[in-house]
Amino acid sequence: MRIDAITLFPDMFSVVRDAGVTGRAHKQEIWALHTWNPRDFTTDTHRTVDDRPYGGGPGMVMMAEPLIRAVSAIHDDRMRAHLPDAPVVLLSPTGRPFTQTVANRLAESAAGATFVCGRYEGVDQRFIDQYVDEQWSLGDFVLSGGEIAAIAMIDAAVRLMPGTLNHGDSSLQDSFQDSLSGLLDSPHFTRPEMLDGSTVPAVLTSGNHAHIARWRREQSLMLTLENRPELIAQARSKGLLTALDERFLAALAKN
Ligand code: 4FV
Repeated sequence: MRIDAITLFPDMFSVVRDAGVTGRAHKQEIWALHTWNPRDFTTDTHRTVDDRPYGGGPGMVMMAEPLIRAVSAIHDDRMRAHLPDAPVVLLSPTGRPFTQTVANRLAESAAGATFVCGRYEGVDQRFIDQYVDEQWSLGDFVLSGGEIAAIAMIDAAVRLMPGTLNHGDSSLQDSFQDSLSGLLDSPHFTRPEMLDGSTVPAVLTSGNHAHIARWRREQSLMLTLENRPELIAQARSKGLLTALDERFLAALAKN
């Protein structure tokens, strides 16, 4: 999978390109990153990429033309590599929420994505209207730039790609995955068995895999009910809760 990122700070992407399991996957060519700096697509001596907003107000706005030229250069580069065009994705707090479902979709897409990382107050709306296919948000907060959002989304997608995680790190046990009915993951424990007087739940050392699976499911249901109750309703509406789950939740509600 190929990812293109239009960014004023290409070095930031070393986090996902060179480190950890995503770095290993990049080295193994499971995915490829190409960064494009809008400053390289300016025509003035000051390599200007931003300007004051029409209508006044604080801050600056990213100019459309360097971004348009960068998108065009990416298109040409993909054509030369006989690769299909990828959706142009703007990272923005005004975008749709990025979720595990979107991460799975990106991980399965052959074309990948072209991420546009805004800075300043944002990007000229005419670039968005004419060149942006999707807008995604990392969350309901404002960052100083779209890079961290893009890096997070790339990480979430690449780790799902075959070969990135060892089998033992399977992503199937991850929070939000369908295999977990979209619920939150259960707690994890490892050696030592006794830590400052605190032990590991006995069921986890029982060797009884059916009991362990049930305990983990009940822990997921409790944690989800506590922190993200809307995910319980979502799982219920999708028919992903068993009668056993419902009985457990009903018992919880009574206490
Ligand atoms: C953001 C987010 C985000 C807004 C102004 C970049 C900044 C600056 N991107 N999810 N939340 N972007 O805050 O994706 O241009």
